[in-house]
Amino acid sequence: MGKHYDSKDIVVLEGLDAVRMRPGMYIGTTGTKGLHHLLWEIVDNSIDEISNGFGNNITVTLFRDGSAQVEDNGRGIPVDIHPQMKVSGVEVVFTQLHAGGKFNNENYGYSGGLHGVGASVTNALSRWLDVKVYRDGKEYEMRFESITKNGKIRSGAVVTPLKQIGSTNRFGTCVRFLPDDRVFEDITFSHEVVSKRLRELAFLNKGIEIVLIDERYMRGGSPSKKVFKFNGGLKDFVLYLNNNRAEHPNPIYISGKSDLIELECAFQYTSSYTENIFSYVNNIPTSEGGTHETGLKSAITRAFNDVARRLNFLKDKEENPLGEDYREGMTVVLAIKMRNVQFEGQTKTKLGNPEIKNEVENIVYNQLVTVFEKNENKKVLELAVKKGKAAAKVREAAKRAKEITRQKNSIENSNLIGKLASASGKKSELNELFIVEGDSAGGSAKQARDRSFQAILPLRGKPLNAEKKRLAQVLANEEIRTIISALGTGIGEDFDLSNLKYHKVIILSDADQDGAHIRAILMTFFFRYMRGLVTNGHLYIGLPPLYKVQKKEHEEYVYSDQELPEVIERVGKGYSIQRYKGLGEMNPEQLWDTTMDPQKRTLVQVNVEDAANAELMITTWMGDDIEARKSYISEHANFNKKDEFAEKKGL
Ligand code: TSJ
Repeated sequence: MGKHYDSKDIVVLEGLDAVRMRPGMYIGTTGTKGLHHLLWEIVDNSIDEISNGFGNNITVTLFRDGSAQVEDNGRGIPVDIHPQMKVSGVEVVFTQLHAGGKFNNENYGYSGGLHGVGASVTNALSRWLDVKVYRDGKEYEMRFESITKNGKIRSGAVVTPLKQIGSTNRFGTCVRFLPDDRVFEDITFSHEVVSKRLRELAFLNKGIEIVLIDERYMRGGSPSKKVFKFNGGLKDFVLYLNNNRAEHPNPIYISGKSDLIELECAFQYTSSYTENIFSYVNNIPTSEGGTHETGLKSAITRAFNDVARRLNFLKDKEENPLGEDYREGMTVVLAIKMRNVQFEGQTKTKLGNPEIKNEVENIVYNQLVTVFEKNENKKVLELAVKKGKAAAKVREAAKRAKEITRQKNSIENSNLIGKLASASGKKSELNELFIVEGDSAGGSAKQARDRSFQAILPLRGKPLNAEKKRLAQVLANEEIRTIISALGTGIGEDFDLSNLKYHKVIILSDADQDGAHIRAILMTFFFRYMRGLVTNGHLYIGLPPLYKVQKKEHEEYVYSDQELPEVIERVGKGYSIQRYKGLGEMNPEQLWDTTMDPQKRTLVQVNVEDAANAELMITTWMGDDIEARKSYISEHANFNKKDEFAEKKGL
């Protein structure tokens, strides 16, 4: 086999080297998102194996040396020689681009349409990767490394060929790898990111036990361990999202399949007025929606109206509520599985396949009609109709109110704009609007700014929580209306990006809980009502310093708790520290130097995902359940903003 193997091997290595040359083509970025992608490529393989009925456990371990490990109790990657490739199945998986764990599509129902670049990409972008396979009484091992030869890096080269190293009676696969720090800006896996995604996967794949062990954190003498296992699947997911704010105890759950898709859906009403639809295709979140969501929405509207008429929840002379009316306060999770997925949209998170709309609509309609004819579910439909009717009324009233505001627009708006210190320059591409927490910080910012392109809008107190209130009430809020008038784009359906007067909209809030809250509220508002502003990258968060370390003339600003000891050491004996509790404690010059000067400041661009997360944060924060709120805050609220954001900057 010798010679043949060698030549083939070189071709293979060239493939992996191409990945290293252009990582972005395969994993999007070399920031934190790309780093985590390495892990998801591996995890996806285990999920596939288990969803096809082989095994029930996946254990992910994050080690102190920076490596990550994924272990499952499936059948174990085949070790026999692959008929076309002439090398072991294991070697194919880690050296062939696009091979993944998926040898052909008969093996796995819906594979291949997943993230899809395969485990070889993880190998190509790792320092080393070690795989163990447990199969048919034997334990096998194989090892890859990115080795330097004549000054060039060869990615993912075989350093230990596949060999049997012992006997075992178990089955499964275990892969451990160390991301290459020559590729990634930072190779630290985020506990939050990993934990959140594994929890999500456990919801989406009911009954699978997914364990996260994080050896970097100790809890009571042993490494932190989380076990995610949800026998209720999407039902449990909806309960989790609604976090005790549900209006009826049991989410409605439906499932079905056609030639093209398999579908599951669960929904439940909450006491809030927002619609929250979370959709997935082959376990991948589709945050921009798409044809499956369109089909779902039509089905809900039609089924609700049809059954409501039949049960006389809607009287003969009453009009049908609209879809948006029914969806107010509804949390929905839709998950479908299909082949040949086409993703579209700004972030490639929108399902484009046109044939899927009807497919989803038919299944959901039929299942909903069946579900609502059952006695135990009639109450939920009755509630839906009651809410739908109320929402329709408010919608009509808001429409009238809006028409009135439009008429007397100019006078009133000029009043509101009073608080805004606008920029003198007229080039909107260069102009920046700072939304600043508090009047005193607002005052400093007004003095500090470069008025030729920077505008300041001080916010007094907390602006209204956009999540909780209806559109009409949001619009009535003075601060929000000032923002809307200042930006010039209009909102909701009227939103028109081409009228945007400030191409950077920068939120400046304090580094404390209230500040985080204000930031989340504003992000939620923009996410809900001016999403185009977020998706086109116009929304930013400014980072004020947490400390000033000073010794005589020398002064240094510190933006995170982590940095503080380093700076202190560098400055040496005789220093003093000032802690900034709020923006208001800085004088105009300091505020300019640290936070506003385009040459020195750090801005974090907000993406749609951040904004959607802010919303979830608020849902939890503002809920009525005080215990849940407390535990959420202690678990998630990282007020050390530099860390949290520096991570995002890598995106
Ligand atoms: F691909 C990978 F290396 F990233 C990876 C694959 C990583 C991990 C942690 C697990 C797996 C994996 C692959 N788990 N289970 C499998 N299963 C197969 O590859 C497999 C096993 C048996 C058969 C068969 O036909 O007998 C077919 C396949 C595809």
